[in-house]
Amino acid sequence: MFFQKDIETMSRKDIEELQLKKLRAQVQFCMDNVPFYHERLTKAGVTPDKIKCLSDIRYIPYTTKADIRDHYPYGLFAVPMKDIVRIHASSGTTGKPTVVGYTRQDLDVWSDCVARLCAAVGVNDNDIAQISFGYGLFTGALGLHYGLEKLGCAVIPISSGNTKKQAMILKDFGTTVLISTPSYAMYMSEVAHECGISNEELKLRIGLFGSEGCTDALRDKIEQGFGLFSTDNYGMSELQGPGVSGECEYRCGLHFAEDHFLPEVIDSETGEVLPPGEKGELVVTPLSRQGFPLLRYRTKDITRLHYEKCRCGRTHVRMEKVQGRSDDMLKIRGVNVFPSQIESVMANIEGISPHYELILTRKNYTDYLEVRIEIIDEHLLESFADLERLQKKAVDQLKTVLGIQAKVTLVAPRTIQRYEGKAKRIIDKRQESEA
Ligand code: DLL
Repeated sequence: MFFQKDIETMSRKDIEELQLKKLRAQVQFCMDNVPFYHERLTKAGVTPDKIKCLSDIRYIPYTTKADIRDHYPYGLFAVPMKDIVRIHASSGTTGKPTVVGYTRQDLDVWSDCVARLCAAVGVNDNDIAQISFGYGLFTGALGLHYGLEKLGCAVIPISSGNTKKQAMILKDFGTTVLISTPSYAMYMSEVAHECGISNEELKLRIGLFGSEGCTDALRDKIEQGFGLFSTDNYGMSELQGPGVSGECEYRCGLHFAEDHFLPEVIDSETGEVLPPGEKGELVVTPLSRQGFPLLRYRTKDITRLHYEKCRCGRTHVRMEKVQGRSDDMLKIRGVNVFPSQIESVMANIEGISPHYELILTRKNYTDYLEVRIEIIDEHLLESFADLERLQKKAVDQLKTVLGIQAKVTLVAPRTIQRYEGKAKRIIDKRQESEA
């Protein structure tokens, strides 16, 4: 199903023409309204005339999170505050949050983008959508909220937390679409079953999961746990929030809203733009933003772009599921590993649950990894031999598939923390262990 079929199925030529026109306008808009960009672009000798084709975007310098932080809170806004109608901010683990302002038109574009990805998996005006993202400065809840309302869904703005109540509402309100992080969906299904709610009593049919990575293996477990079909959607506060890209029912990549966002993939070390299909850091230029425009924003998320038309009829470029963030990459005795790869390996070992944490330490400039993971059946704890066999299997698989030697610690069921929002599975003790 489409929300804006004519746009979502435009020919590549038309998309590129539109993007070029909007990119030039956006460069001018930034020049005229954001002193930071005026200075940056002038210094780089970039004017809209210099952008003659899309690849001329390479003349524009990248924008980084540090640039945003340096202009905290409103220094990069391009319109007067009277035209800003909403402010969000990313939580940011260190320092000040990243503040994002939206005009009325920005909100309208945002809800269109979200409505598209919801329609792409078959959500429609008969659906009852439970939004279990936290409402607040985080963009997830309100982003999905307005997109789903635009589609005509009945929205339940329950927010995150109080998981037993979530389970009760799922059942009593006949929720058909669940919106949350994949890790919260996983937790919620555990709690629902503990409360004696069976899948047959639920009307859930679709999960719209995003805001954090989720391997296919974990997705299968969530889908079995709840008896639903789910898609992945991607976004970030700096770029608007959710709605930047999302999967259709074929789940072969997340379609970018290419009329509003221009993606590139670069080598994060050299800054060089990579050809289609190559893996690297995603860089995005929003093409329609008024409140908080950005040019070539470095997301740090690692992915690939595929330009072939999708079976669903959409022509907009597909990005592969985010593999991790460039700053999440672990280097373990010379091998580059993303936490998502460890999750994939573990998810394929029978008897091990999807709940895990990764503990990183450093000794003599070398990173050490411990994977703490729950077993499913607690009776296993009574048999040292069985436990040891399972542990050895996990260590061997990590070694074979990823080429890393990690310590694996199996722990009892329900001993690893559960999350109501984005899971925090990496415990990084490298700084303290080296000190
Ligand atoms: O997480 C926006 C969002 C909300 C997207 C709800 C989808 C659904 P931030 O809090 O600013 O914004 O976090 C952005 O989260 O750079 C990625 O590293 C990660 N991320 C977001 N979506 C995905 C996803 C929202 N589908 C950061 N897969 C991004 C993997 C994701 N990582």
